[in-house]
Amino acid sequence: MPIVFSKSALLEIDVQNDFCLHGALAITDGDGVIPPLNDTARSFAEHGAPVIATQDWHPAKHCSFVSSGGTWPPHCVQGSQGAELHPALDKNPLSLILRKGFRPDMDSYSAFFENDRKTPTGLAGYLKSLGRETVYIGGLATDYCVLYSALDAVALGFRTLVFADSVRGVNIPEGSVVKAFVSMKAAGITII
Ligand code: VGL
Ligand code: ZN
Repeated sequence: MPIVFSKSALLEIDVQNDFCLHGALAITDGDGVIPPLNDTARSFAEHGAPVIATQDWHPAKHCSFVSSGGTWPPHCVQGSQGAELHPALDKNPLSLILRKGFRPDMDSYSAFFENDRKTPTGLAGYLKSLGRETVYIGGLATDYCVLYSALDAVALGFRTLVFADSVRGVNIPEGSVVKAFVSMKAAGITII
């Protein structure tokens, strides 16, 4: 199906240094999402459609870090090089950069809600006020931030599509990438 640019938006989830090669929470071939996302983003921008990049944006003592009793190595610390969007990601097509996970005591996988599933990031309001009905998603990681963003998007009533060639997963625990695709399809999300 052709993309209806007047009703669509592109979400580029957490394409940050820490999730790419040599990063603190490096995802296998994380950098591989960048060329296809750049192509898609340029096309959206040429057609006047919004492109949103998200950043995982944690304070130095964040509850998701092992050092604070969480599960992840410290990553995407506010102001660090690891938290920056990858240098190869084209920033020119971006209409908005949205930061999440900035509260010390709450993690946020989804671009729409913090992990309490209630505290909004503001993204739904942004997309709705721009008349967007369809959301296209790529980025990192398939089994965490992409998964939760896509599930929230569809639950909020957006037609939701995920670019299979533009996502990569952590796959911790083993099998979580396959599981993520299964739950996205079951929720009515289209994998393209
Ligand atoms: C993510 C783990 C911890 C992600 C963020 O972007 O998928 N994963 N924080
Ligand atoms: Zn994080």
